[in-house]
Amino acid sequence: MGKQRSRRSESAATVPVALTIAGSDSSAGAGIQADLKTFSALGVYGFTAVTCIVAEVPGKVSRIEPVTARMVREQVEVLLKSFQIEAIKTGLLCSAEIVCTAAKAIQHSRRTFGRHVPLVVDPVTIATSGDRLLEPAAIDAYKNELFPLATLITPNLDEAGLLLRTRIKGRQQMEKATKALASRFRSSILVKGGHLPGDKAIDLLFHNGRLTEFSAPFVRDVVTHGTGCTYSAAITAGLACGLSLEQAIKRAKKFVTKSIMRRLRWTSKSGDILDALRHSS
Ligand code: PXL
Repeated sequence: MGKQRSRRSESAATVPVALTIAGSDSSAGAGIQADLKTFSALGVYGFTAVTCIVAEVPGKVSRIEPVTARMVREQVEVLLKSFQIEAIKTGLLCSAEIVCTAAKAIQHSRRTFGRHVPLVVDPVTIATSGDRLLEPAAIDAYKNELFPLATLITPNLDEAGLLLRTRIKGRQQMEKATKALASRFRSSILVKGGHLPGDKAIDLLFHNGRLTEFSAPFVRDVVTHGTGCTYSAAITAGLACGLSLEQAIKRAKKFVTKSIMRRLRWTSKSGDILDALRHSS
């Protein structure tokens, strides 16, 4: 018994803890599942607050059901009350009510515990398949309630365009949009330019008055699903480990690119290709 106890305590370890507030993806490529795999691969223990359940396979969202706002609040509050959480990310929040609830719970914890835990907001609106994931009324809730609490906001080109009510086509417009979002929402902004033409996936960060480019080879012929979730989760993991924002993004970009390059592939029963990022080594 004594031996067993000492063996147990020898193997106990402490790692940083991060929280993701996001939706569940049944195909496990995006959402909470992608976040947990990413946290785990990067040496961070992940907690979850589930906001909605999405029945889907890559390429087709079949049904979305939100969890009650009360339940979202309870998940976030019990975790923030009990553990020292080093970083938080939000993914798919589904409705305006859930956006407001997540914002209130984070703000309440910051006030109560006097700690400014970094917050990465991935403003997920549309799936790679083109399916709408967020109710349109939630955009204003993001702008008014959640963005003011964010350390970093990570829109892709479509989401950045939606927030600015414009279309972003080239590199120059992307640069302008990144700066405009940073000034409008008083937060650091990372615009992900993966959908721009070219052989590089370029992202632009506006942080502390400076524009920084992050670039990686664009990996072709992959049916990507969950890259945005993986990227923002990897940034969150970096912040939880104490990296600076630039260091966290640099490492996260490498992690996503590697996960895409090493993808897994199946053929569906109807003959479609199903790709999944490989987060683990
Ligand atoms: O990739 C966006 C996304 C985020 N979160 C959940 C999703 C998806 C895409 O399908 O299902 C839960």
